[in-house]
Amino acid sequence: MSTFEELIAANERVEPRDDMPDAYRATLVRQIAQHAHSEIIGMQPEGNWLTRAPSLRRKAILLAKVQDEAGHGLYLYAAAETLGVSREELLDALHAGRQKYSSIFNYPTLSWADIGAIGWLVDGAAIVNQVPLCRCSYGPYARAMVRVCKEESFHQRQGFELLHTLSHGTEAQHAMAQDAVDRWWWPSLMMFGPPDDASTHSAQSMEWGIKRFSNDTLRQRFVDMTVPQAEALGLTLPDPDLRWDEEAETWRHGEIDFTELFEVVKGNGPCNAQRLGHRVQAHEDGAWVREAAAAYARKQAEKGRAVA
Ligand code: BYC
Repeated sequence: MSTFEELIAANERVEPRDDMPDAYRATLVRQIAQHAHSEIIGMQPEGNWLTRAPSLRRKAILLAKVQDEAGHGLYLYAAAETLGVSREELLDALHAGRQKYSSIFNYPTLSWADIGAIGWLVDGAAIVNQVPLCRCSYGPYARAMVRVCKEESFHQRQGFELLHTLSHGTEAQHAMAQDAVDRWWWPSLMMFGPPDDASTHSAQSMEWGIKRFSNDTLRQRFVDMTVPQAEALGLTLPDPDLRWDEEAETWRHGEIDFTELFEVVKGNGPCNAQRLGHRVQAHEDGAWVREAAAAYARKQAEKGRAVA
């Protein structure tokens, strides 16, 4: 059997049964847990509009998207469990503020157009970040990403289509779409994490084949992909310094205010307290479901033993 170093050097997958350094395991638990928490907390901003979707068709689409996010979360908790932690421990760490979730979900959804902006920009950024994770060195995380990315591509398109409809609707609808893009653009760029020179984990994670590209590289890829899409939507991105660099064949964006990212990550974003409070409350309210499921599992096990 190959050693961990041999697997990484050969660009092969590390599987749960393989020996791995404690720090590799800890980094994966940190990142996968943070990712799972993001999916679960990420249901809240969109869930806020389920009862107010403007048509039955839009409501059904949004309901399916939010349910997909729950599925992604559970899938990722299961991937983390292969590293020897339980879902319960991870949720406890989230609820106690010991583990993070993505900064982006601490912003409010003020209008229906925000649902389009989340699909187009937030899912769009998530896909750019996650497609390389399909080649992550840890097998269960990489396989989870393949499925998650497929579904998120669909989510991204529905966001684009929603915004396209609004942008080509009445003047008020166009203004609502533009306002949503104005508010979500910069936070979407911050999703990729701090700039490379302030990223604590990138170098080691890239050496281990967990991350394949740096935060800035992926952020730039997202900008290059999104600028032409904004044009197709008939909407503008709120960056007066955005310009095409002919020589480098890339879009140069204005300066990102990373102090905002650090403040949101520290807990000082517009909705941090609300999001975490809501999550803890939902967990407490669901205690009876967990108890009932455990009682049912115990009964089934007893029945199984009696038959044997
Ligand atoms: N927000 O060394 P760095 C979705 C933290 S959900 C908060 O660069 P790393 C969706 C970072 O954790 C998909 N914290 O870190 C759901 C670290 O702190 P710790 C979400 C952030 O891990 C519903 C410190 O800053 N996607 O698609 O190498 C509706 C230094 O950073 C953030 C994922 O989770 C942030 N934005 O790289 C719609 C992708 N950025 O842990 C859509 C998986 C950084 O040392 N995660 N921090 O205390 C990753 O790819 C990486 O973890 C990151 C950060 C690129 C985010």
